[in-house]
Amino acid sequence: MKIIEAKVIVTCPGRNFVTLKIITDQGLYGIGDATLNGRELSVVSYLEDHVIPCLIGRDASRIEDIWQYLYRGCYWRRGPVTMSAISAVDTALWDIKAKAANMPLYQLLGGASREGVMVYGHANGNDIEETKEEVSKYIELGYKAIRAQTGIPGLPSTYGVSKDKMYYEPADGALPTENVWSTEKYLDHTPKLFEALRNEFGFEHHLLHDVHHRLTPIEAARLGKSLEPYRLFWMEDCVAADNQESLRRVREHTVTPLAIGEIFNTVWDCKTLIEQELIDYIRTTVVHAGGISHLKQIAGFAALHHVKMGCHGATDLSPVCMGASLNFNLWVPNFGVQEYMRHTEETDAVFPHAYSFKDGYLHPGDKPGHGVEIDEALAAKYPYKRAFLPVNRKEDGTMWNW
Ligand code: KDG
Ligand code: MG
Repeated sequence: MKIIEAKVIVTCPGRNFVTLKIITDQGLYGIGDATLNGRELSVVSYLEDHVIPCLIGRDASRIEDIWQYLYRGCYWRRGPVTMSAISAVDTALWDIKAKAANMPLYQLLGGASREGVMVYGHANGNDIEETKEEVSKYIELGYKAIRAQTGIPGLPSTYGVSKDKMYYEPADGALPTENVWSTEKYLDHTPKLFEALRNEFGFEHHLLHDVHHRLTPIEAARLGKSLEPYRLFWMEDCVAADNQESLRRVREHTVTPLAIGEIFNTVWDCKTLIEQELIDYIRTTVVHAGGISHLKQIAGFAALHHVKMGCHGATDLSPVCMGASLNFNLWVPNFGVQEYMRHTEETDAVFPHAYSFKDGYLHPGDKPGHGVEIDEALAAKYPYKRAFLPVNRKEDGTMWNW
């Protein structure tokens, strides 16, 4: 089965998405997500100029060989742009293989290990009262796991707090908007949120929280300790993990479970974290960490060290990524949870999909492949719009992690 054509589709139904479509001489095609929020066109160019010419004429069934060809063969291996492009090719090829086998992808991977994929939604509010109301809405919808974020008194805006509640878009400016950050204010306020949530709702639901890379190890250790009474499912991205060793200091001081990895691209970005059991959940995803093929490798390695999968699933990961991820997560033995920030109606219309939500779980559906399509005519009606993620400064103007 030869690849005869591959094309990149860029669309902006409210936000930008990059999708790769690979077409074979047998009429079968597959699609893969290649969206890299705020840097979309770099992946488009990488695919169009440097990957697609090398794909034409190759055997679409040789997924592993093509993965190795693109990874080892480019010499400049790793990095988010390269790996998003490789992920898109890999996802599209698994889609084709599952369609050729006339099976949903999870069957090809080894079959379902569970009845559904537990997901967490995003509850957020400008203050603790508003976040409480949002949490209660998620509980009513049947969610078993809920991420909670709240505005910090004295800060004009806070990561994870938005006006749209079921979905939100952090890439909000044609140039990066500037946010203001105070570690002191954040550390004082955040435990109060979880105290209020546990007082109101008890301990029946899983609660999660995203620090979004903003603390130093000793500050993160303090936060983890102060959250222990509220028994979080996880504390996410508590420090930037450019240095994987940083998590050791946090780990030494707290039993709050740690999750990290949404910006990691290969197993090498989390090797120490996993091998030395410094984390509990690894958040690498299909779209940014090498597709299904490489995620299998990360998950297998993580399983040896009691680390579970907790895949990233924000709105900037397209429904194509979500469909592939759900097939993966229905199968993967060491599953933890899947993030699920819903897409807008416009996005869902561009990407018709087989997955569905019920009682806190998503199921990928039973269509052959990963179960997600792209309506190209509709996609063409939404041209690319430049959008950046914000940047962050401390109150004295010092640049900090967003
Ligand atoms: O593009 C950046 C977002 O994907 C990220 O800010 C979302 O941290 C995030 C999360 O946990 O969903
Ligand atoms: Mg995050």
